[in-house]
Amino acid sequence: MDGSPSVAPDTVSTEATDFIAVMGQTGVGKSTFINTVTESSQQLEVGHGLESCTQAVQLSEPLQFQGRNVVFIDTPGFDDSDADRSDADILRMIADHLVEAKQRLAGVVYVKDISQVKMTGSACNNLHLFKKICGEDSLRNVAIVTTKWGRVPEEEGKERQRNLEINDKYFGGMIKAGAVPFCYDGTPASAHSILEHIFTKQPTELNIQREMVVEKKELADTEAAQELHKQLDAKSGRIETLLARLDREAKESEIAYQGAQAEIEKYKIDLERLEKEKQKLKHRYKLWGTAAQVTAGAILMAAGIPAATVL
Ligand SMILES: Nc1nc2c(ncn2[C@@H]2O[C@H](COP(=O)(O)OP(=O)(O)O)[C@@H](O)[C@H]2O)c(=O)[nH]1
Ligand SMILES: [Mg+2]
Repeated sequence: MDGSPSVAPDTVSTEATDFIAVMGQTGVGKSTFINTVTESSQQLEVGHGLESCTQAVQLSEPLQFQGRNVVFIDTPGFDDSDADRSDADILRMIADHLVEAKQRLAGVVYVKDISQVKMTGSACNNLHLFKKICGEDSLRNVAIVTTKWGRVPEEEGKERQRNLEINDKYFGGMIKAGAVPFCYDGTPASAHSILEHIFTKQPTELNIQREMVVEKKELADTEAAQELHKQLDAKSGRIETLLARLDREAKESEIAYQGAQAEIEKYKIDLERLEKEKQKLKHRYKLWGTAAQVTAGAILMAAGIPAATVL
């Protein structure tokens, strides 16, 4: 771990690969961005509804850029659109891929949809989680990319962008630590200018990679998992408060009782789901030698991807 590029003997190649991870909420345009920049015939699937269609971590076709072999890591967004795939599952998938690849990353693209009027609770949670996955030191390798400018009046978009950039809670703190914001107009040229910026930086290891590879922490003990646990606790707390209120109202009147039953049942199911998710997150398993490791390794090998910089 001296930070100097090295290549594992079984992956020696004259053509090293630079990885760029692309993260952000579901539907913000991560897969679209990758498809535009790679201009590949093998396009990643793009979502058409509210459901996330990037269910797993996917690797793009390699892109030849400034003499480099660039591969994008497309990640599923953290949010509640998929009842079968919890945020805990998604965090584990992302961690597995980042850790098993044992690769420093050339950079990370954090995608934000500028047409979203507000930073919703879900958007804030996603950003907090991203910051923990990434860590302070890797922020200088982060490009914050806002998409969907065509869907918002220009002045309004600019005002939103300004608010995001000056507010430390949103992008302000990240920018102070070296992240650079880009207003992406959807063209390959615009995407290429983002890549040009990323390649001015030395490759980096993300916080979660350092924690799991160097410090040998299990996922449950990483800052990202702890942040997710905190978010799940907060969600449970809010539901418990609502349930207590509905319960009180139901006890006070028969009409309220009838109306509240369906809602109470729904909240109870939500609470159970959150509890399961917390248990999943806490579940300890040795990453090394697991099916997840084999899968991540196999994907890299199948894609013919040699190591550029090994952690
Ligand atoms: N207008 C507009 N639509 C976009 C842009 N980027 C993505 N989309 C649309 O947003 C939806 C979700 O995109 P997708 O790439 O699947 O998002 P992901 O979940 O972050 O990978 C799709 O319908 C895209 O066509 C953009 O820059 N402008
Ligand atoms: Mg996608």
